[in-house]
Amino acid sequence: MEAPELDPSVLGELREVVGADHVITDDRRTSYEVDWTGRFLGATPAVVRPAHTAQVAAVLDVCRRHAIAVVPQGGNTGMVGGSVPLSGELVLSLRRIDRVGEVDHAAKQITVGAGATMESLQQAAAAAGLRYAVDFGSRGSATVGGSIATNAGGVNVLRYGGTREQLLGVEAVLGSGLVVSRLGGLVKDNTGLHLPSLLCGSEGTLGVITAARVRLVTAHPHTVTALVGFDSVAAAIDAVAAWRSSIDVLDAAEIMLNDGVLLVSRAFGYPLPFEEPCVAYLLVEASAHDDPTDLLAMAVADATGVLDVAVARDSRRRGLLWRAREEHTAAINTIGVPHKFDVTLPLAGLAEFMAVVPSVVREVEPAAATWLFGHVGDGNIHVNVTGIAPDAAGLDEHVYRYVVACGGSISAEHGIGTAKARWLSLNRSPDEMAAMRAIKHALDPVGILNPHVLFD
Ligand code: FAD
Ligand code: 2HG
Ligand code: ZN
Repeated sequence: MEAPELDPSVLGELREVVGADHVITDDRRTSYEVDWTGRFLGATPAVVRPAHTAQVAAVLDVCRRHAIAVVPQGGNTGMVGGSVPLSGELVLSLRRIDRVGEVDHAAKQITVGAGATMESLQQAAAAAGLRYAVDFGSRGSATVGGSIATNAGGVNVLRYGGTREQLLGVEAVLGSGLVVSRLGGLVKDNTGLHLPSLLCGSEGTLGVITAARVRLVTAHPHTVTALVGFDSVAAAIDAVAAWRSSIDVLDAAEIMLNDGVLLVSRAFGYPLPFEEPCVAYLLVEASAHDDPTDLLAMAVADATGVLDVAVARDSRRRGLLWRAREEHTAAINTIGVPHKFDVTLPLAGLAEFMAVVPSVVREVEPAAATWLFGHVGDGNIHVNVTGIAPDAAGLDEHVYRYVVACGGSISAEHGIGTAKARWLSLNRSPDEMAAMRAIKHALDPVGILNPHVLFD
């Protein structure tokens, strides 16, 4: 795709706002034009990199006056084609707005710039003896703003909820030009509509988030991680269902299958966890004031179908166990551009879904390979399919219809982006869609912000 040209006078206006160095029109645009998976490739006339909220407002003002569509971009790790300029939009990169504030110990809160990485937020919390509850594999590149825009989930939703549950306030420039800022951190504040909640998960369609106030949680002194091998997926899911009740300090419960673990091992030289392969693996983590190892051991002893167990308490060995799970995404990318289906199912139907979905895929794409893993404690399975063309949309519809027939959601945590926009109505009623469009129109009347995201 050829990048559309911007009128030189418009480029001049943008340079006036952010400085010539921060309006990129040369080859350096390339990395902003393609998504992490390589499936979504666009082109932009310019990447604009504001340094603070007032510059964001001024850039959007230029875009509104000239009706220029904008894609806000953080770390560009999104998985649904929402962060790249697929229709020639201008890219507004938030990465320069990366200030990480002081931890407020008394309130257990922090204010962070939207462009700060998740990792820098986590490190600031850890340095203060606290913890930011949201965590996921792309922490080194994904930004706080992007995580709020997508209401990112990750591995600790089971215990602490997703991004929305951590959010006390945001600062944002709405598509209309209004600047809303609520960073005071009041935990109780019933003064009308809660704009942070509305912006969270709006995927850059309503406003550009420039800062956020988030809650931090206790960093417990004891963390134990266990990899448990099972003889069937059903046994693993039964165990998770039991452990959700019996282990009240359970942070994470992730599922992997043997083919995925083998793929990670082959791709990155990762040693296989057990001498004998298992059908399914649960990676579970618990943290508490008192060492939860015995609690976890009792829970594992009570489970059926357990073939093998590895336990780690020091951070290096825990990290090794996590590697098998976190490297799934990168390992899959080594064998081709995947189609990703990030879905949630009711826990009761999860085992059957995991057994049946590969054949549902093969009905449309007989030669495709299906990879299953994810945040099983939340009913969230990542279905990745390789061996098909990036633009083969027939499979997507087929899988989503099956998910909805099983009572599930077509997006658990990655959002809708452009990839799923045409199927949003499978999960949302016409009245809900109309309400969402009305909100979009009210907050972004010219429709400059991510016009092809969420709404088809
Ligand atoms: P981007 O990809 O840049 O943007 C994502 C969306 O948000 C786009 O629609 C964009 O327009 C919008 N946006 C970005 N910044 C702003 C802003 N400041 N204001 C308004 N809109 C904005 N996601 C999970 O939920 N859980 C996981 O476990 C998880 N694991 C991952 C592991 C890997 C290896 C990778 C590559 C991705 C993973 N993701 C996961 C997906 C992704 O990292 C998250 O969605 C993340 O929150 C995106 O952040 P980002 O800064 O990269 O956003
Ligand atoms: C994860 O949980 C991410 O690892 C990415 O959400 C999922 O690659 C995927 O499909
Ligand atoms: Zn995930």
